[in-house]
Amino acid sequence: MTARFYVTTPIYYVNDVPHLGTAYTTIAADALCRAHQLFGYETRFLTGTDEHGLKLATAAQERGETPQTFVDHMSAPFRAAWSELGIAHNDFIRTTEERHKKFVTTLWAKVEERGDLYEAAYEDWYCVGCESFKTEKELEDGHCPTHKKPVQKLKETTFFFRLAKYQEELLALYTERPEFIQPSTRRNEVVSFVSGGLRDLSVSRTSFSWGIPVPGHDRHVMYVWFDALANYLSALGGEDGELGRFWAPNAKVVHLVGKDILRFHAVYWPSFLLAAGYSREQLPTTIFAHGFLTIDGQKMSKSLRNAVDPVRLAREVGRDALRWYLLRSVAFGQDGDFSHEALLTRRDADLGKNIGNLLSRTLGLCTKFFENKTPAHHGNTALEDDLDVAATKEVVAAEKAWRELDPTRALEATAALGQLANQYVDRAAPWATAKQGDMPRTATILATLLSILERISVLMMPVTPALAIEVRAQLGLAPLTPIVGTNLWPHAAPHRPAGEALMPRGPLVPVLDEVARQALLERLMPARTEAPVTTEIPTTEPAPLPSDLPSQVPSPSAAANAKVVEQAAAPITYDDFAKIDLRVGLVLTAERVVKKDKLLKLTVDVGEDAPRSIVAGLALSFKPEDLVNRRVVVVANLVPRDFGKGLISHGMLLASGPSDALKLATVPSELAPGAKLK
Ligand code: ME8
Repeated sequence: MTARFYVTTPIYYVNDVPHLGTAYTTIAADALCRAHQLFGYETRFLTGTDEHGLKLATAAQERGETPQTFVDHMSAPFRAAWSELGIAHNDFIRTTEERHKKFVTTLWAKVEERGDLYEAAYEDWYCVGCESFKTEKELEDGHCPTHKKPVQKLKETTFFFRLAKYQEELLALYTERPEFIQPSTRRNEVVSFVSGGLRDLSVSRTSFSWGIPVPGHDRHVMYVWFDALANYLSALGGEDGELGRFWAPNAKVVHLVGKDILRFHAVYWPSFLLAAGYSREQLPTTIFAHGFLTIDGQKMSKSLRNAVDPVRLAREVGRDALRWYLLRSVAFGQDGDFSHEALLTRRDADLGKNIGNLLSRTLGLCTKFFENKTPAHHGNTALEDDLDVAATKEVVAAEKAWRELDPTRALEATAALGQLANQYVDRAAPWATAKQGDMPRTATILATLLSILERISVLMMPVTPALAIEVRAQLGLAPLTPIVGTNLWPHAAPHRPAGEALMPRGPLVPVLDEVARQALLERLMPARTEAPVTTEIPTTEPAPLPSDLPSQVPSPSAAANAKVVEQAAAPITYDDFAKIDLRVGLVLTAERVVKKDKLLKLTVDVGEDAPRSIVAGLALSFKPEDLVNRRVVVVANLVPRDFGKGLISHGMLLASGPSDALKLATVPSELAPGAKLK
């Protein structure tokens, strides 16, 4: 039987614009879906917008629009944002669509027919922000604890759903199927809530009309959560459509939600389904509640949320980099903090340096020694045997993590694979074997690295699909297309035949130097602190093209523009200048020098057969890892300088500034190591 995977996000309220929180859930669902595709699952991914209820009716009224015009206007930016963030959903449902209304009406009728709805007078507190009733106990000074706004007293005759009746069955479900609510800490919260007793739930309203009419009782509209939760089924096309194939038990059904709405999904939703006649096996497989993001340590207030626009961020720092950071840096299931600095640091460390450098180093050496073609593998040594074992462990760990809905762990394993390969290059030292003339050994090392990079390209696919394609393109490989029924996860690492073309074309993710990084942060940060509380409604007009946005090239800051007056040196002739051999260098490794606080020992590729060892007084300004893969300007014909204890420097780097804040002279990445500066 074909394994099927159906993943959903919450359908988002359209009184807000897409923000980092909703982007986070949607990106995670997208990644889970893509991973399951690689494992051979037939997948379906649903997202959409929640468009009924008092909250939206009020928002529309405030804008002087009809509710329908308002929600039409407000739903569109969600589709646009998800497309910018690389979200590949199969369906986008809106609760105002006919297909949805039709399904919910049938669902209601089923529940009513089975006797779980009754009419009764009702009086209780209601928070419009939550679209939920509150008990006296839950209130803080008459205010909703979540929205900090006063609650309203609602007094109506409404339909009630017999929720209390399902208490025992729900508890049995949680015990019998521990995977139903994840992570387990959240499960315990729900168990204790349900164990405390359930009250029947008011599920219709007569005080406003913006909702799906209760069949046979047109004065009532359905409670927005009864309406909204049903989207997961209505989008499958009702009983005649995908319902059978993509619903439990024929599919692994995962509802991904934030912890704020777990109770609705883990208590109300299964109860509604059971009441409508679905069996326990026909309940979703898992409700996974992830944690909440803060921004720079602050709660995501509306102004902050709007300030950190995920679409703008994706354009500025790269869509895949944003996706990678969100899933790698915030332990999935726990609360976490978003920070611009951490985003750039993570991007540079994992994608720029770890994986990106591995790719450019490997391809650079293949270009240099094997005419840009895949070299032949001549057999493993113990180094390769060890690497294979360790690498396979990470590949297996990543698959297990994806299957267990843990993207953070999966990305940890993906990054670990890169680190293993980087350590291997340093140990195997292909530049040294080449210098010794041992080309078969050099070929084996590079072939091994190419096979690890191919594995990495597959592991990257769920979260960084565009970068994965780019890695593969540079390796001379076509994009990998998932095949239903076939697990394409790279458990084995076969070596490619020798002589296949490689296509290096520059850094995977350029690592920013300090000036560019600060300039980018300055561009991103003002919005963080001075965000206006926007009351503007986003339009459905096309988003500005990247060329309309500030360019990626940092504008020189005021400090950088200020002139520094230094004593001019005595004039020299052109011939004097021509004696200086200035070359582009690529820093391959950097390390501290024991007992020399100011010095770093670098190996720098200056286009010769072997990299040079250069000792530089940069340790007060740079961490060694910040220098790796940087292009620098090297004075290549200085007489070697002896620092003692065998430490000899074969060149000098050009830099400027005080010794604890030096800035390196840099050159564009298109210039190859060894290129002369004149
Ligand atoms: O609740 N951190 O819609 P909603 C992480 N329409 N995720 C966050 C977040 C944050 N700070 N803020 C929001 C609704 N989210 C209902 C859902 S489903 C049948 C109906 C994400 O627009 C998270 O997924 O208020 C949260 O559960 C969801 O947005 C709430 O979206």
